[in-house]
Amino acid sequence: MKRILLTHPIPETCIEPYREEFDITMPVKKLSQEEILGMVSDYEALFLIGSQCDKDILEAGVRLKAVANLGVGYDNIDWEYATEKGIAVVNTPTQVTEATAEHCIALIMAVMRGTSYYDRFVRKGFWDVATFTDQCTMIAGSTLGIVGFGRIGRLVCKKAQGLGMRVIYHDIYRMTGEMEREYRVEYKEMDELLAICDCISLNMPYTPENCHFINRDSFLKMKKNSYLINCARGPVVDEQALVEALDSGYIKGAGLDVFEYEPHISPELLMAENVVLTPHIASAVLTARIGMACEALDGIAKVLKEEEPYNVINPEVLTWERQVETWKL
Ligand code: 8YV
Repeated sequence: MKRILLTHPIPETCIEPYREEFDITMPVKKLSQEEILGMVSDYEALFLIGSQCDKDILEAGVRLKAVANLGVGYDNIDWEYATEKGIAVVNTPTQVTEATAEHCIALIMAVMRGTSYYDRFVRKGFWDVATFTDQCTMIAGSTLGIVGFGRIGRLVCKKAQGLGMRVIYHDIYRMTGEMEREYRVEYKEMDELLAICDCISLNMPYTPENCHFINRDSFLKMKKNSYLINCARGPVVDEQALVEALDSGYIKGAGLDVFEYEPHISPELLMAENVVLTPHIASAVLTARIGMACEALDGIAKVLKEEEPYNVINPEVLTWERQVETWKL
């Protein structure tokens, strides 16, 4: 029987359908990186749940055929080395979308409408607010710029339009005119997007090329009093430059689910009134997490059975006759 190693417990209901076919090891608590390294040689598949998979683990995993990640982003995996070694890398592209897009909207609303700010205000015993204060910004009628127009970005777009926002987007791939009309969005080059948006939502994957994609220069180009939302990956933003932009009052606020050196967060952000912070939980809704676990396990099972899952990011390693499951995408 082929063996699958999980690096963290998941609900038994997700594993149950695979128990007859595979020998699954689920720890009672999250495995350390050293524990994974010590165990991986016995397994055909490794399911990472909040863990990393570097070269050492891929070297030690002499039987590995698949590495799966609980998440759409797979920057925690040395996927290039996995590809070199013929190991399939599987992710959860469909099941994170709704929860993550919803959290982007939650952060937009919380930061633009002062939800967290006023929550702290009330808890401190305050009540009276100046009748004419510009603490909050009206969401309806404002312009949202979405950077990265994949599944999550597109869903943020629809939800934001429902709130009355005008949406523009930037991506390394421009959509067809037909798609742009369908989504009622305009494509803008990055400089223009920075200059005209009241709020910018980052929804692109992390790659070495977009490290510090938003930097000091970007903040200078941003509209004064605008907001930045990051539910993508911390290093996409130069956190020190963000701190300075917030501190100087250059931008009005930020909603952040991810941080450059998470779990470490710049102390200035912890102290700032105009930021809303969450601990990388955009997809942390139980139904979404269960869906993600099932999506990852389904991908692993298919690779181990020599089928092609739709959620393999390096299909070139699959040596058997490929039958692409594109219908799910
Ligand atoms: C995390 C995510 O993977 O989907 C992603 O890329 O960032 C998240 O869903 C999740 O927190 C599990 O570690």
